[in-house]
Amino acid sequence: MNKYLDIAPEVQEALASGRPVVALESTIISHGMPYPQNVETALRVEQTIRDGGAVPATIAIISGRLKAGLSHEEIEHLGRKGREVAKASRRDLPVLVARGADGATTVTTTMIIAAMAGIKVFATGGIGGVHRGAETTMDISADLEELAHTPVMVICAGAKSILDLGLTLEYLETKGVPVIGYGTDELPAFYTRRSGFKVDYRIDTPEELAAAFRAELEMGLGGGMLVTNPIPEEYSMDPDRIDAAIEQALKEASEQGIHGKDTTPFLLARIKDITGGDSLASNIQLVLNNARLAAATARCLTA
Ligand code: PSU
Ligand code: MN
Repeated sequence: MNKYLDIAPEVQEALASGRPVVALESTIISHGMPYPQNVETALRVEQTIRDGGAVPATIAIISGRLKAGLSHEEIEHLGRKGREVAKASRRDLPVLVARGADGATTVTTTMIIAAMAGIKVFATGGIGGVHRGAETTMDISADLEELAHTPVMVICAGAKSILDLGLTLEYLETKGVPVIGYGTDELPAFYTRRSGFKVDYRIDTPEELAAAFRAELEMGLGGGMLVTNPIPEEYSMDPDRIDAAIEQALKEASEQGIHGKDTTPFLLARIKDITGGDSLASNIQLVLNNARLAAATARCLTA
């Protein structure tokens, strides 16, 4: 096994006996939500995976060790420290590990560590993508490149329109990443169920998701699969309200010269403040919804 990796005993036992495991990321804990809702949500998501018959493996870097499966104390530590914990994408791994530092894993690094551990299904909220204005800033999330290369299924609620959703889909097409709509033909836009952009395929059952992903794995295509699962209707937000908050947040980011890895956390935090916390409630519900689908799909994959 990889000498930098620690797999929690419960996760190791599940993998060894062919039982379903679902990976979870930790940037959403340290950078995506405020304390204490971040810790409460992380623990609720783990419980939701268990209720769905799978074992949760929350992924992070703790004192330079790549961890697949965290204790409640480690989740509390990442949530309490919040933005003091480095947001760790692929390029951050070598230095953080060599220094023995902590890191909150993004979609990219959660996929990397899940693949090292042998975990195939990963649930999160939203992925990074091609930012608006990327034609001049070249700000394209490493998440898209990882989906191109690493064989993990990522179940999310689409992408926020802080991104250019059309360009994000073009990039994924170029990289050969299948984009699936769960029960929908349209790419969901995180807080809302619709974006106006079509996904590649609509799939309506966890069985068919598992069959498509198994085919991808067995053909040795090498990349991942992106499953976009719309937020439940009752928790979705008014599109005009959320769009206005996003426009305002983008304007402030540009005025304040926010760039690089700070862009996404800045926008997420501002949207939450501008919508007075309503977006946080929706965010929590869509992650729980993705955890339920991930547990069901992981069960079909191991059946
Ligand atoms: N988008 C969200 N919520 C998130 C993130 C993105 O709606 O929490 C986090 C994820 O961890 C994602 C990362 O992998 O931000 C992308 O950051 P960047 O755009 O810097 O690649
Ligand atoms: Mn970026």
